[in-house]
Amino acid sequence: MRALTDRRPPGPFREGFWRSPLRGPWLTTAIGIVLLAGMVVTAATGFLSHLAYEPDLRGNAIIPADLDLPTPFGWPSSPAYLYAITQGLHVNVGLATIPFLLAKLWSVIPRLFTWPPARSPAHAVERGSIALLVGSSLFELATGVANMQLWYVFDFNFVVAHYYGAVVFVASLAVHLVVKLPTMRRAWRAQRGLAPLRERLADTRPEPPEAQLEPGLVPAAPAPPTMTRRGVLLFAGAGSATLLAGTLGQTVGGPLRATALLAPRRETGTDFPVNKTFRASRIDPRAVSDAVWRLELRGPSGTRRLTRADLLAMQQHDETLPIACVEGWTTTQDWSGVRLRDLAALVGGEDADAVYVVSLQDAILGETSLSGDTVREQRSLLALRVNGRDLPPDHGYPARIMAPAIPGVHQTKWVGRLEFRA
Ligand SMILES: Nc1nc2c(c(=O)[nH]1)N[C@H]1C(S)=C(S)[C@@H](COP(=O)(O)O)O[C@H]1N2
Ligand SMILES: [Mo]
Repeated sequence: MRALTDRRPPGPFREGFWRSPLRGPWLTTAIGIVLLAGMVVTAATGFLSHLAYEPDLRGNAIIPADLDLPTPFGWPSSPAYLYAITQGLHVNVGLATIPFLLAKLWSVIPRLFTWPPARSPAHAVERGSIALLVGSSLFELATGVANMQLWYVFDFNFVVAHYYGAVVFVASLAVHLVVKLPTMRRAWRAQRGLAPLRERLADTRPEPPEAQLEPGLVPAAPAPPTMTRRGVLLFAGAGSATLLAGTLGQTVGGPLRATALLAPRRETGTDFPVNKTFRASRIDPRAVSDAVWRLELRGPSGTRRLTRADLLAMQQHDETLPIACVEGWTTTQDWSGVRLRDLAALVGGEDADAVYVVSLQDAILGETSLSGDTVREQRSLLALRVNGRDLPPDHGYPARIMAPAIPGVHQTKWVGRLEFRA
């Protein structure tokens, strides 16, 4: 151990390399509190999103059911904007935490170069837990941003990986908080709470050595300050505000969408965003022609096959409903079509626990399930028209699911079969 201590490598491992007079437990605590608030909102809404997938239902299960946490309540089918709100918070607040995470990592960077790397087995465990925390938070933010940008660079399934990353993140964050809470409280008291935020540049001093609860943070040889601690927080805040300004518009939707300069564009000549175009679905155009296409209904009392004309002859209902994509955008349109519960009634499925929705598309998204509550909810439609016209092919012609409060990924397009199951 002694020999290792003596052979401290040069550069960032040397005392005196890190010289910012702003670094210290108070600054890390202040950044950490803002970051924690954002991460709590992001994590909570992320787990809500998982719940909204109705993970107990086959086809929605993103992780094996026996590994999944028990869900204390089912996802409600109202208000219609429920998922737009929870997922809008998840994506936007998550994005806004990025500058604060970077600021926090900057504030503790000298500790990355601790020498010797581990003083004791306990110290090694502590550093390992920090590695999990930093690794999982960077992983969650990087995969989240890539997903928002529709940039599927990774080979793994995003939803599964992002979910497991979140479990590691929450667990290591809980450990970190328990370990650091005493330090945070002492640093906060020693600096009289928010007092350092009022300091001018001329009065900005390093935190006193007696507050040096975390060795290596307060520099041994501080340089003169070039900005205030308030400036550090405002700088991170300005970064968050810039990210939000470039993204929030796509979550709100409508005319504000034009302000979302950082959001990916995927309008394809229809008047609202398209997730996957008809071409990309690789469905044979003949399969969706009125001459060939039939909606198959399966339920406890049997099977029925309906043409689009049969569906149009049923009672039509108009609903203004949002598509709230998991990737962060929302668009609200005027849909019309037949109620899911009217279709359920045709095959004795009024009391179904779930409906399995099978698309003509041969893909993972081709099969999803919706809860019994969503079947019985009167605003849940099998939509045939949007904004007074037949559905465009890109939006699901001949028929698509359009139901309130559910994630956009369940608004299945090019529906071929509905199975009502007890
Ligand atoms: N069959 C099928 N349905 C689908 C999809 C798909 O890829 N295939 N994408 C889903 C997703 S993720 C979203 S957000 C909405 C988007 O609907 P839109 O393309 O009409 O805007 O459709 C959903 N329905
Ligand atoms: Mo989506």
